[in-house]
Amino acid sequence: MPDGLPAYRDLPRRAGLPASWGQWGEDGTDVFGCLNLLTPERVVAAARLVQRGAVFALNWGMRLPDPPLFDRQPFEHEVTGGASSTSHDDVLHGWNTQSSSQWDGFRHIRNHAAVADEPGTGHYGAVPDEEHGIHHWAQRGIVGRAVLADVGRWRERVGRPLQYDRPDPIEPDEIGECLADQGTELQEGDVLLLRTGWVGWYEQQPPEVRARMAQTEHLVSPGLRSGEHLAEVLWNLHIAAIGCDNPAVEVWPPGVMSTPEHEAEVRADRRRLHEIFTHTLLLPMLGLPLGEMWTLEALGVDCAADGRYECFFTSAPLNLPSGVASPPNALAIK
Ligand code: UVW
Repeated sequence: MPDGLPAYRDLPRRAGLPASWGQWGEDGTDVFGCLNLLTPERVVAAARLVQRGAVFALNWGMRLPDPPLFDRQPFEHEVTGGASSTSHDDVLHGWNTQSSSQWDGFRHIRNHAAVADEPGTGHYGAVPDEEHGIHHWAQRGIVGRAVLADVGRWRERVGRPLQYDRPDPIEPDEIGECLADQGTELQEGDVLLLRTGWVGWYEQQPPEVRARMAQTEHLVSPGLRSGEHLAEVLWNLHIAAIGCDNPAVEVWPPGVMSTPEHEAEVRADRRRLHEIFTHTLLLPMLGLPLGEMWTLEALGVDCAADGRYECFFTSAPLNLPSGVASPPNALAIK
């Protein structure tokens, strides 16, 4: 691991954009991106954070949201064997690994400026599409210190509650304000858990509201304000990954803060998509794993009660060869 990561503005540029490709030293590799920061020393230090044995499982129910968002289809669950059979198996038909809590892996998003610059690439580190895969993360395991930034609770306390039925932007710099208010410090190599409260709100919604949200053209949600400043702020935290409880980490729709003219220009040239959709910087250029729709409700309650926002964190993604994404199968332990 190299000593000290560069600041965003000092990163080498690829296709004109700051990129952390090849930043991980001799033992590191671009299939892990920022997960390279989860060193054995950090794992040992994080394990010492376990004090009460309180365990918080961060996967939401596999059938939530119901119906799934972003035009993903619900899966069918077949239980094999009859009522009198000695054994049953599960068979999932048509299951999309991103229909509920998920890690977005490095196959999920490519950057078209990088594709144009170096044909055949576009995924993180210029690693060919099919050489990435969630199996790399599964075989490594994701373990370290996690810190909860409970932005939803903080916004409510300071009198600016998040609006869950609107594309309500959280300014990237509010992450630091929230952490300071909690008295919490992030360290290099942490997993940042960012709670908006969206999952708790969604669970209270009637079927007709859920059905409308499943139509992508009607989906709106609070989230981090999209744009290059978001990439800069998240990179400069030098975190290993971010796990959020909203649909897309970013506010949705991500282009909603642009003028219609700007959005139209960007949509006409996919090389500029990063100007409105920060996924295209965070995954392919910076190698930052993104977690979406994790349930952080119980963890948020516990952290608010004891004032400790740090925990031991483990995540064991699916060992799916060449997989694009996975449920996080994450635990936060205090
Ligand atoms: C979006 O940002 C569209 O969400 P996902 O990462 O689930 O595709």
